[in-house]
Amino acid sequence: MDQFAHRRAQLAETIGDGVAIIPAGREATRNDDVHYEFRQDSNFYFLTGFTEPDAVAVLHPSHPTEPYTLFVRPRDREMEIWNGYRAGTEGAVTTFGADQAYPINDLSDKLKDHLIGTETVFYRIGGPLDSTVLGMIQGLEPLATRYGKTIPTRIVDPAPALAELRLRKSDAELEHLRRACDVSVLGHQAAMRFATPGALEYQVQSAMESVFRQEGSPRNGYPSIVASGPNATILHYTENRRQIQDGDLVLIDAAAECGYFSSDITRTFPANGTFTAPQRAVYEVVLAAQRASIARAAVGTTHRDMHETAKQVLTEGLIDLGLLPNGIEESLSMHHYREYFMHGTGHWLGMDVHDAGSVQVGDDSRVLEVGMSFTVEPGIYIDPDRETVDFALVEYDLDARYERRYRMGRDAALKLEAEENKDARSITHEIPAEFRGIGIRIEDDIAMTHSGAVNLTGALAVDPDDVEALCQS
Ligand SMILES: [Mn+2]
Repeated sequence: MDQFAHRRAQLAETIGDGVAIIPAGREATRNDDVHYEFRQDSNFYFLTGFTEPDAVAVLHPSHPTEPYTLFVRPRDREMEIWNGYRAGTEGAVTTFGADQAYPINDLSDKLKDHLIGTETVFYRIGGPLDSTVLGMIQGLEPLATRYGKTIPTRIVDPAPALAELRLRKSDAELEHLRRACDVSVLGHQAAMRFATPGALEYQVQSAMESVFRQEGSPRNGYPSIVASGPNATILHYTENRRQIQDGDLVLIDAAAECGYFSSDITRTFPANGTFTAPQRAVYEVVLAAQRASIARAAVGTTHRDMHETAKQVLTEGLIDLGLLPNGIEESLSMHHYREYFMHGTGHWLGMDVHDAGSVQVGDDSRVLEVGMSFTVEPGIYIDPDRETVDFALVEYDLDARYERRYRMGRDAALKLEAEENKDARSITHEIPAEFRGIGIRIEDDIAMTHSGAVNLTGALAVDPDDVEALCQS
């Protein structure tokens, strides 16, 4: 059984006697008949290994002859001359292991046969097939009301079950991830050697990505962030058009994808090869937080533990640097550190850079298990333009605030937060000028293996002396 068949068999336990309808990704038009680069939807690829758009997988484990059906674009000589090879219905069966395959245009007719007699349909609402699937179920109603047949009465989102499967990587899957990490490390090393004052950010990007490609990665795991100077304080900066100046730090958050698994690495380094004293001071704080958090990674540790550790060490460092007005307890309970560290410490990593899987299970933070892989990426971002910051002296529960944002909508929740802070005292704190505009993030990829937590990107220089040596080489 190949890995895709194995995954379908795993999902079949959830599907039971129901039917799962899993659509492929769709091409997005850039203009006229030109599309953006297509990359298959991860859930679809996870179950099928099929990389073409305009396809649907129907999983019906209890069906006697068609437990696995693929609907695909049919072979078409003219279309293939213009746009490339298609596996067609023949390939769907012989190469991709479908029990039956039909042209995608037959979906409406053939899917009906699977739905009649089925109570539960696993389908993610909000996908491209909403009107097809929901319309079809509606159209079947007379079969139930007049003829007493069973038709679907329940639609269940298959994504949470798929996420649980994707969260725990097999050895083979971790091997893909490991390769993506190795290739990404080589690309970052090339970028650190190449970058120099005067270069444009996208030229550094090109030096890095050409190594990704040469080392066997067909595409990036996500758009590369090459952020110099104050751009490093923008978390998801992807313009990459600035000319790097002498004295700048360069923050690169970029990684290769191999075998449909993505790495995710961030390094921050001095463009001219030498950290200034303030840059190094901030860097040491981020690095200490990252190392402390990574040291906690073990089976049984929770996702929250990882963040709490990074947060604690980072906040102590911010206080030592004179960036916060209070001591450790107030800085944490009033979340003042969030002026500089406003994101989480990490996320799951796998087929998608922000991979499937919840970080919370009921009321508890997710406990790390063998097979899980994730990033550890604390950062400090100091606004280039703010000379002073008003820190509100209000203790609050950050999780509760964020939950409220999702419940109420962001605008209404922000209004309420402002209302709650209205009467609070605040401290105006001056930000030392030498720190303004410094943005530093350090990110590595950790895999939980049978022999413990492994840093898959640990080969890339991270100690400030090693970073300088690499930049100067
Ligand atoms: Mn990341």
